[in-house]
Amino acid sequence: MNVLIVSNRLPVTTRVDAGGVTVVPSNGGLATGLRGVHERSGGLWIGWPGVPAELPTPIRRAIDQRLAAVGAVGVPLAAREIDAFYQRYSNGVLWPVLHDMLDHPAAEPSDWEAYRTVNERYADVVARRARPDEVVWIHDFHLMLVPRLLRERCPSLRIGFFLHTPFPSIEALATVRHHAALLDGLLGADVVGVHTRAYAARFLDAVRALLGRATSPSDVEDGARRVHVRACPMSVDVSAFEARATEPRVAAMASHMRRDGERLLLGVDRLDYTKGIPARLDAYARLLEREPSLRGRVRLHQLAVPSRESVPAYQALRAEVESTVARINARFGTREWTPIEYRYGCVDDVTLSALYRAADVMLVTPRRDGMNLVAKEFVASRVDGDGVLVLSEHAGAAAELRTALLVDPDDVDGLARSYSAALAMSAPERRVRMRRLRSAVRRHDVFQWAREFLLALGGGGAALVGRSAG
Ligand code: ADQ
Repeated sequence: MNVLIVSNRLPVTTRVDAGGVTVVPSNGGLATGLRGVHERSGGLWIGWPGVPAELPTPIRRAIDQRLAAVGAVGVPLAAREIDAFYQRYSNGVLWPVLHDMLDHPAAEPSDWEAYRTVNERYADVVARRARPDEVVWIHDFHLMLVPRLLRERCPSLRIGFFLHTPFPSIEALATVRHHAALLDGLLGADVVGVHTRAYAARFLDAVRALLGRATSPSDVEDGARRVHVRACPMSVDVSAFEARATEPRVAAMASHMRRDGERLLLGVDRLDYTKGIPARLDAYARLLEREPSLRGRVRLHQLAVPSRESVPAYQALRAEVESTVARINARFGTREWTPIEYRYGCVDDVTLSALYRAADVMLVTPRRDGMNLVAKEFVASRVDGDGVLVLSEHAGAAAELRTALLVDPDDVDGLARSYSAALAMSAPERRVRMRRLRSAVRRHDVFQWAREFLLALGGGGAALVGRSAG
């Protein structure tokens, strides 16, 4: 059975420069988890190629050809649509609401129009390309209207939708003027997937309260149809992280990072206001204030991946994080010791694995997070069975990773106490907790996630999703 995948971004990233057009594989959980499904099923992957449509015709043709060679189809978006649909409506309005953050900008009617128009274009492209025997798997909050729009165009198609963010409270969702259209859009799918049972319950509550639809514990009525709502926690390619963690060059790099016996706290995030970075840094300062004996003996390494750099809220966050780092380093640093090592940018896979191996304590403290794959990557990388995970109770991952040190990400005092407890934890306790974390992560890797969702959708998951952590 073919699976046609639809997402805002494609599994390859397009580059246009003086040398012509090239496509390179995209990183990240979505591309990794679905690449195998895409290759095995022989279906297409439909999404935005990542460059504006206003390019000379020969370049547009070259992009289409490169994409076709890897089984992808581009949905063209004009520069003003990228601003209105992607930057302002999806990232500016929907993203904070889905994370229960109420101080989002009000949507301009023209931005909502752009969101609808682009969702219609996706539905048109998918309707033209989908074959009757295929299942269609649509991803994430940029495309919430597509299931219904596609259902109108192809009534008998099997359609699945997976939301990678949290599902918000009714109060937060109701602040969006078009919440009813968004919910109804999702109900065009046969299966709606979310990361946790709590999000599934919230989705069903919202459908009842805001649309007045009848629901059962895992289904919604939609006319004569029933929409199945399912919790499928996404994960990472556990065996790939384990294999990389055991490479000699990773071990060598990790021991170099643990210079002079310093204890290492680590943060790895997209630079996003949902990730709780400012409070995490403040808590580190609180720790150094309370426990002067730690000064010179611990270090916080914070990696921040550039994200949505043209959105004002992200520019403000970057300034806040960088001034906080400078303030803490000026206050506690000495000529021999810098308390926070901050890096703004991406690192390669080997460096990331080495950091995960080198860390004594991994700090994953988002204010809200659909799942958080960094927490699972860290655990998958700890083939040595050591290391402590400090994890926000508001990350989807907390539902599975119960033996992490669970924290309230907004409570600076509580965070500082958890850092202290993590640093003081005995080796036997660290090992018992890590063993349980590792067995949770190994039980359910990213291939299992895809398999489960496709089985629910009737897309023959077992045959399509080849690898597993074993
Ligand atoms: P994201 O918000 O992007 O994803 P997350 O799940 O943490 O968040 O994944 C981030 C990815 O970026 C990880 O794979 C990580 O390794 C990588 N990364 C982070 N910093 C890096 C750096 N400096 N260099 C290189 N790589 C880096 C959304 C939701 C999440 C959900 C995922 C998947 O917001 O909640 O877990 O989708 O559903």
